Amino acid sequence: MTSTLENQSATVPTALRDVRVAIIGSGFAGLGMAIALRRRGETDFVVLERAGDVGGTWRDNTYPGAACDVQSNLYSFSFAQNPGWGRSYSEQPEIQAYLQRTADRFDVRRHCVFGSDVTSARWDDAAQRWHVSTTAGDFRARVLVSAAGALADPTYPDIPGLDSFAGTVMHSARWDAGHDLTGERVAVIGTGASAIQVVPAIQPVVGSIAVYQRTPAWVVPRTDHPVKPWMQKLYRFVPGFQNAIRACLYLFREFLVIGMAKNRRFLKPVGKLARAHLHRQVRDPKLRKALTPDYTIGCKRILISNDYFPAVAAPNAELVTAGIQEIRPHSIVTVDGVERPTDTIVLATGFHVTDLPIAEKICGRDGRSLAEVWANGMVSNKSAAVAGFPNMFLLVGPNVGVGHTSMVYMIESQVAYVDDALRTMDAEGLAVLETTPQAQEAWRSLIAEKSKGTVWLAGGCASWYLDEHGHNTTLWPDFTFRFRRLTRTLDRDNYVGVPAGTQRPEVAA
Ligand code: N01
Repeated sequence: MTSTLENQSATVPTALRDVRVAIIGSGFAGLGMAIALRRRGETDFVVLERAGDVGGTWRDNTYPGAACDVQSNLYSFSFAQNPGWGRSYSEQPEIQAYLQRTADRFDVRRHCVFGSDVTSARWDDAAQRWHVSTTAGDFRARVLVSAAGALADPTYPDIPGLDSFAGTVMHSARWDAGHDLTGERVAVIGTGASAIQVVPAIQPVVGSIAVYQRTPAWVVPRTDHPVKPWMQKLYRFVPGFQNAIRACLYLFREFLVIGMAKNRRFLKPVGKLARAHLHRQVRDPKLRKALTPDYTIGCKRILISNDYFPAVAAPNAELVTAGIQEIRPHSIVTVDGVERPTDTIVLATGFHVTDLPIAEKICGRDGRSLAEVWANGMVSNKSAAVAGFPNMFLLVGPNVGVGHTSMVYMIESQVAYVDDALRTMDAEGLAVLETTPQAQEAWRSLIAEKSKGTVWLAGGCASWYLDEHGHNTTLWPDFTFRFRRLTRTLDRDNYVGVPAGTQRPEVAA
């Protein structure tokens, strides 16, 4: 999806360019941050975007059937609601168009430097600036905000022979719209949120489809429907009406936290709903059994779909539960020795979430990268700042993910926190603001304490919510309004500030 406005971006620099704030990424988080700055009159900032348009994951995930599993009335900025949503759960093109319109409405596109892939960002302690190198030139920024996102870089599975495959291989997040699947023998690897959308979208046109399932997912009905014109009018003309709907959706979804994080008994009705859904949609007991998860609902993301099970049960579809042994130039072989001829492989295998690639590129005061500092797991203060990384803030970083509600709510909470940090720097005349290791440790302990006994840790599944050490470093393990309350303003006591014109004592010494 390319906007006609994409060429109106900030002039690509030829020399080092000084800016107050450099934001990495222009998805919901990067745009939200840019809009917050614009709304209070700040113009000295750039948004570094590696692609040619705004939108982030909603720009990149163009696979057939891509849609949001949170209602659009909630999955949108609170300050830029859209009375014109065409469906209750919008599809990717409508969300991407919303993000493009919102970028234009708040005039942030002029700050975007498209085609600027960040190759490194290094803190220069003497200059008290970030030196950011991109494929479109270098920048020096007082403050760096990484809004690169957690669903930005696809994961490619390490399956023997994948490189030798002679047909087409595409990741769900890098869809090749020019490739015609009509009549082909297609393999879909993975059964997560992306797979359950792409499988029913392509199953009617392909010759045959084999869905390679490692772990079945809990799936509940999707109450999607077109939004009637009279409803859109109510949204547009009745003050507060859309806000009221949004609030109801928000509260309803927060109830899920009780079951997921407080008392798993409250998940039982949701589990029953999912079982009944499977029972209703899949008649074949063998297939039904293969599609039934053996872990507590909520441990992995709860998926919503009305057409995934019927697609898997269709005559031209096969659910493959045997593990993949190897991929040959024209087939996939499973551990039971069966070889399935294959023309195209769709990798719906997810993203680098607990090992964010951007973390390898950002280096702090001692020269170590965030990835090195996070070798034992991602840590932060308030999910936004990391000790040793002055004047750097993270959006959609550690422990802000949510499995039950709108990520945009969390993003808005984070943007307010970072914006308060920037205003604090101005108010106090600070050149440097850096969080303390103690604050970071306190936040880590709080997360660990809140995560104890949650369905994500104790639900009996393996998921990308947990890192390789089994720690929850991705999800916020409580009600989202609590996150907002804890991050409403900058916790100034947890930061060391260096006034402009001075150096940190050990640097000056
Ligand atoms: O990725 P996933 P996704 N061999 O990581 C399997 C968001 N999203 O792209 O479960 C075989 O969830 C893996 O198996 P297992 C949403 O936040 C939102 O689907 O690990 N299989 C799993 O089935 C979501 O959570 C929407 O055993 C392999 C699948 O691949 C996030 O994106 C829509 C494998 C990966 O599932 C990611 O979802 C779409 C291997 N080597 C996505 N490696 C909305 O509607 C992995 N798998 C908002």
